[in-house]
Amino acid sequence: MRLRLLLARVWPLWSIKGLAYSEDAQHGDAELDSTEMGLLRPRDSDVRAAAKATIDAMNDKFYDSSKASWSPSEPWWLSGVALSSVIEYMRKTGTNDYVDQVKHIIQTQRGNLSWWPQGNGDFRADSTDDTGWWALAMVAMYDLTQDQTYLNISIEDEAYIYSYWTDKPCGGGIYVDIKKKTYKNAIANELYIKLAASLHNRINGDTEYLAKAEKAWSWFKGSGMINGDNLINDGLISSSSGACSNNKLPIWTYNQGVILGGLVELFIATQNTSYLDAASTIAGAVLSSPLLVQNGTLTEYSCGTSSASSSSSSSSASSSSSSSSSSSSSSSSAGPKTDESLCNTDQQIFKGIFAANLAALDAYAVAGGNSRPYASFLAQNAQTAYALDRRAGFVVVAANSTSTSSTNTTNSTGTGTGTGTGTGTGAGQRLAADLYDVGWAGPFRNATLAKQASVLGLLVATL
Ligand SMILES: *[C@@H]1O[C@H](CO)[C@@H](O)[C@H](O)[C@H]1NC(C)=O
Ligand SMILES: *[C@@H]1O[C@H](CO)[C@@H](O)[C@H](O)[C@H]1NC(C)=O
Ligand SMILES: *[C@@H]1O[C@H](CO)[C@@H](O)[C@H](O)[C@H]1NC(C)=O
Ligand SMILES: *[C@@H]1O[C@H](CO)[C@@H](O)[C@H](O)[C@H]1NC(C)=O
Ligand SMILES: *[C@@H]1O[C@H](CO)[C@@H](O)[C@H](O)[C@H]1NC(C)=O
Ligand SMILES: *[C@@H]1O[C@H](CO)[C@@H](O)[C@H](O)[C@H]1NC(C)=O
Ligand SMILES: *[C@@H]1O[C@H](CO)[C@@H](O)[C@H](O)[C@H]1NC(C)=O
Ligand SMILES: CC(=O)N[C@H]1CO[C@H](CO)[C@@H](O)[C@@H]1O
Repeated sequence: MRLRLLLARVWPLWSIKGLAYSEDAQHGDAELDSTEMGLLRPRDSDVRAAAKATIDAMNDKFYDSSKASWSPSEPWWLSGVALSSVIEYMRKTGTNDYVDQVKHIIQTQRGNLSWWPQGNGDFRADSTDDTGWWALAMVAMYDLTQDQTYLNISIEDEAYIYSYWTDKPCGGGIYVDIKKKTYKNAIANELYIKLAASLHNRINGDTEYLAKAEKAWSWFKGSGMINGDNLINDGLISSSSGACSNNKLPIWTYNQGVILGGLVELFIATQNTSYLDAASTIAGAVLSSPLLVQNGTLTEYSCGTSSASSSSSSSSASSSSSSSSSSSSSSSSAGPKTDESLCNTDQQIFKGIFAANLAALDAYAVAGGNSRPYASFLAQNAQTAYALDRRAGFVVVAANSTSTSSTNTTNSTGTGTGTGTGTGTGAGQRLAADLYDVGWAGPFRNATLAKQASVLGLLVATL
């Protein structure tokens, strides 16, 4: 049963269970939908409204405009990932809601980094993966605006990252940590492949970036990082002879994700379906893993099954650096129930990165004659997160306020009462302020930027 109320303009909601809010961007109208379980209707305006509510809450709770980043005390790369999702939201919905904020972030963050001035700005950081996240955000911004300024920044970043490629050890690959040059890992190389192939697809007549992307993928494929289960461990360990092998460090979801996006870009560049086949093999291995997908929900199982210690890589902002070294590799039997509340702030964002890149593959892959083979998985995860992992709430904005400075965030989950009046103009406007925790199957306890941006990645993936 659905109750539909068309209101004259975007109107606040009280996100009590069973009420989902949706907004018709075309007409500026809003509707309130009553559904049995507060479920989203995938691929329509409900998901768009849920994604927007997630961005608004992320801004309200975590954005520091004076520092031009979200949660400035947390790792810098997280804001780069969040930025990509906000840009993708605008591109997919054909809106410009956050473009001023995004430009402010880029303008500030591309400055000479106080903690790594050696890079001379434009996102050239002390680890190649950190540069990679921001460079991909610049590619997304180019796609949104067609402004060459942004592509030029990502071109500079590619050169910077590639300068940390060496043939020895390991027969190739990019170092993740610029200061120590000790660790060739999955994420730095996956980001590089995606970036180089993305540049090729956006630069007329390019041959250089395609050749480099193909070289990097060819190396990656044979490097040993992809294990016998077609899942990717954290990185490589080198012997004194210069030979390298899989270091058996955890199978993080984002390491199964970014490579999918890179292989899709390589397919777009070449129309060679071998890239889609390789991506589909990895994606299939994730979706059929009882550890990474528990009861249908993508799960960062390594957080909960290992004693957090280790600093095998030393990049402070590199997620891999803070990962544990518990060695168990994936097996076919389900382990103990994962406790994702043990995920550190880096690890909390990983699943959203996987989802975003799985969506990129979904747009091109065909499985068993069916297009969009991963859409139902993504939609199911979005439903789960929306229904079980969300703290519904709202922000009260004073009627005469032009900003959210006078906000008062509260929550009304399950009460059905709310606290605002919901009457017409003048009483103040209430905007959705949904927050999310780390485990997509819930429960909600508290939010962080990384948890929030992870779900944002998931919701934008289903748009
Ligand atoms: C960045 O800062 C460093 C150290 O202060 C300085 O040497 C360098 O010239 C600066 N680079 C730019 C592009 O401003
Ligand atoms: C981008 O870089 C090219 C080559 O360096 C330069 O000619 C062009 O002016 C740049 N465009 C912008 C908008 O910065
Ligand atoms: C497609 O790529 C694969 C592996 O990279 C290569 O072996 C094959 O020759 C390519 N096919 C074509 C038609 O170029
Ligand atoms: C599995 O997921 C379904 C919904 O998809 C839920 O109803 C059920 O409670 C879950 N089971 C467990 C054991 O979490
Ligand atoms: C709203 O207007 C009232 C009356 O002019 C004023 O007292 C109040 O400070 C205003 N609030 C904001 C947030 O601007
Ligand atoms: C927020 O709103 C609640 C309910 O109206 C009120 O009791 C509380 O004092 C407000 N908090 C702040 C910080 O304004
Ligand atoms: C958030 O919830 C987790 C899991 O219950 C808990 O360990 C952590 O201390 C909480 N953090 C805050 C800031 O409340
Ligand atoms: C997550 C959260 O903040 N939940 C709170 C929502 O409001 C109820 C009633 O005030 C509290 O009991 C919850 O702790």
